[in-house]
Amino acid sequence: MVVRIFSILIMLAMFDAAVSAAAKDTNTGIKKTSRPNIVFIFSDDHAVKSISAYGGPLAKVAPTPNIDRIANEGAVFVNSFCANSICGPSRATILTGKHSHINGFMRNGNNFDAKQWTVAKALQAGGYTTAVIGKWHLKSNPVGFDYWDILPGQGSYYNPVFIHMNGKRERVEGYATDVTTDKALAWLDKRDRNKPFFLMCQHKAPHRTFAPALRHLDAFDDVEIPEPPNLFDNYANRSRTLARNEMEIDRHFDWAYDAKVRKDERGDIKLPKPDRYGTPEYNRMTAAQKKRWDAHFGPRNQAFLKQYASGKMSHKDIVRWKYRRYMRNYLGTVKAVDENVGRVLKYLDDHDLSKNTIVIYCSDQGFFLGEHGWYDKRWMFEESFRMPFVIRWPGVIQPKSRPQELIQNIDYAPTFLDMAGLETPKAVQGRSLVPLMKGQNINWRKSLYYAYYELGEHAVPQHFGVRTMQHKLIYFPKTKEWNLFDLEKDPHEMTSVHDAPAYRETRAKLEAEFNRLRKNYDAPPFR
Ligand code: SGN
Ligand code: CA
Repeated sequence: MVVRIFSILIMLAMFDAAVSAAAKDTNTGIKKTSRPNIVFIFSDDHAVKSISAYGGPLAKVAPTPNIDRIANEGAVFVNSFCANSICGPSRATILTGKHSHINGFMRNGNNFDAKQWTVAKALQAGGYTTAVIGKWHLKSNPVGFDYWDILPGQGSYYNPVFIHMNGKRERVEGYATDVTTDKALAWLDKRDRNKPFFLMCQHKAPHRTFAPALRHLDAFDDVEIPEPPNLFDNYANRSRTLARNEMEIDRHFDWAYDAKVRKDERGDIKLPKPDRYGTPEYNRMTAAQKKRWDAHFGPRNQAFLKQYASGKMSHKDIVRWKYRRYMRNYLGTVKAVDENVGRVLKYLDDHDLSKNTIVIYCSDQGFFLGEHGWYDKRWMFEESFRMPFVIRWPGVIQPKSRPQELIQNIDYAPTFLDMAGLETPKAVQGRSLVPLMKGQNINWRKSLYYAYYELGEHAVPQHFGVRTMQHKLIYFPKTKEWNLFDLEKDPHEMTSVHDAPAYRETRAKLEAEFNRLRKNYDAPPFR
């Protein structure tokens, strides 16, 4: 008898759950409960090499335990790429699921056409409550979000200004990565609990000028930072445009702005060029913040200046010193990003949200951490072309998965819609990653299209290309040059084999694939 009553109760409970799962939102007529929440934690210029879940030489030196937690409980997409390695265009592609030439945001400084379809609008119309907090960088105001609170333009690391959706600007004392997370968690507290949520929490870090939180200034003082094998690239055997770049640690890394050796610290010592930009982040700090900054950099800068003035540092020694200074600061900013990822995960745990919330960690593109002698991104070379994509989806993604497929940021919008049980419009160019997340054996793309349209910042020319699992073909219209890389034999992309007789067939195949993709994606002619 007791057993029967108990089983009837269970049946009733199941029936109740089924009814509520199927309950329709009165406004949209769309099923509402049981749909997963989506938290998209996004950073700016975060190279996969500096995420320990991706492995590599920095993993031991600078672990990212919280991003790794997402990876361990979910998946690392190991072959994830952007469509155009620059900030605004990557963000526009994520929102639209379309390549830059279709969504119209081809270069930084463009104005995002907010009238067009976006995944945020579709999720909002489909019954989600939506918010974006932090770096936006699309000029026009966010549309499709119930709530937004964004950094103007690039934003600042220290005591950042935020623009609220009511148009008001507010300067918040603190460190941007912490403040952005504070605001994201505050929104979660006050969100509409009748709806699943879509939250974009978007950090400025680790973008230039690589300014760490004060608590992390010393974090990498005692570790040996490994050097990339091509820190001293001579740019031979590839497009001649490489040698014209303006993003070298050697020739372009600014002494005050990037390397943090201020003019007023140098006494009579003259450092070589460049020294153009001053110290805008330092200038924003409060007196107390400056004191902590100076306590760290002051003695280290004096030691360096002394050594420099002694004349005993070779040219390479100086480049190596700048490289290490760069990496300590860059990794310092990553450390705060990782800690703040941990805060979001803890919030989800503490509020019983972890099970039904998908968490994604991602960044708008990669970054050069000394490879080819560079900082910055833009080039279709691996370090800047690769985009981290780490995801946890309890009950759907097998913990510790490492999907190998070639994915791209055009795929995110259809993925979010698929997660939410919503249709993707035909005009979207990407594909849902959900089948890959479920480990289904489906017919997947074998190549990716890349297009970079900027007009010369850091002296990187426009270029276009195709990447398969093993090869990469790049076309530079201005100089009419083609480069071809065999990524298996030459992972650091040091020698183009485009004109090597052994690659004749490969070259022809890649050229055909490049043209097929351009046609398929409706790409405009080169100019
Ligand atoms: C700024 C940086 C550049 C960087 C671009 C694009 N200079 O202009 O070094 O390449 O942003 O970055 S800075 O003096 O402002 O730091 S992006 O992430 O916005 O695309
Ligand atoms: Ca960026």
